[in-house]
Amino acid sequence: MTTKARFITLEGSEGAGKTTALNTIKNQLEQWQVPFIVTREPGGEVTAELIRDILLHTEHLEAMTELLLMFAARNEHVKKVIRPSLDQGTWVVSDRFVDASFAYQGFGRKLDLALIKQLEQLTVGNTQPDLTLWLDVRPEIGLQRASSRSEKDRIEQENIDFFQRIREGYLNRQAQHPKRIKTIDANQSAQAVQEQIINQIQAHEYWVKP
Ligand code: Z5A
Repeated sequence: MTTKARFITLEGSEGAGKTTALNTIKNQLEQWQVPFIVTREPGGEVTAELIRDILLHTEHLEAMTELLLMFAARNEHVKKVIRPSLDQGTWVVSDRFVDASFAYQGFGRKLDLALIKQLEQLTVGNTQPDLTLWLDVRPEIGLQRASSRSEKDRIEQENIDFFQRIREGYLNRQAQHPKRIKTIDANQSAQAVQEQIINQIQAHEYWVKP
């Protein structure tokens, strides 16, 4: 494999099936024999993981605090993990990235999109994903799947209107970045979702297949 290291992100709202999707991506990269790491947001780096704990388990956070903490964690993650990995030739697969801030904090919490854009420029710069797979699940299906989980974190406890807005946020991002963000119909069976993911990765125009 001689192509440069690529950055793949996975997005989707509650119960979209990102865990299974991550395994599918990992299998494909193993088959291609490319070096890669799997990481996540918020988190993916020591300090960012501490911030994740605050974000998910503090009883109440102001929406602006939530936004700033997401980007504080991302700044550590990008500068200490993502950028160095890509520079060394290691592919990066991240469970969520900056699109989640537009969807959750922008559309979900109704914070200013222009401000989020500014924070993105400050922290992410040109370390943008090459490919984003957005697992699009109808909120009622996703919430039903996720309801089987014993404990919900602070964000997961939001109502269906919030998750409808998240979906609108991702639709908006996809319309703005149609080449990068590919929609996966995640309402389907796990196997059908897996096939769509493999097809998208293999067909992706931004890299030469090994
Ligand atoms: N967040 C934010 O607000 N702003 C940001 O900038 C960032 C994040 C980066 C992170 O939580 C939270 O932070 C997240 C967004 C916010 N909050 N929410 N909601 P996380 O990382 O702990 O959790 P998550 O990202 O929401 O979800 P998850 O638990 O990792 O995965 P999932 O996609 O929701 O679901 P799953 O565990 O893969 O699957 C759920 C269940 O459905 C499971 O039992 C599966 O077996 C089943 N499943 C999966 N696919 C299928 C299909 N196709 N058919 C049937 N059943 C299925």
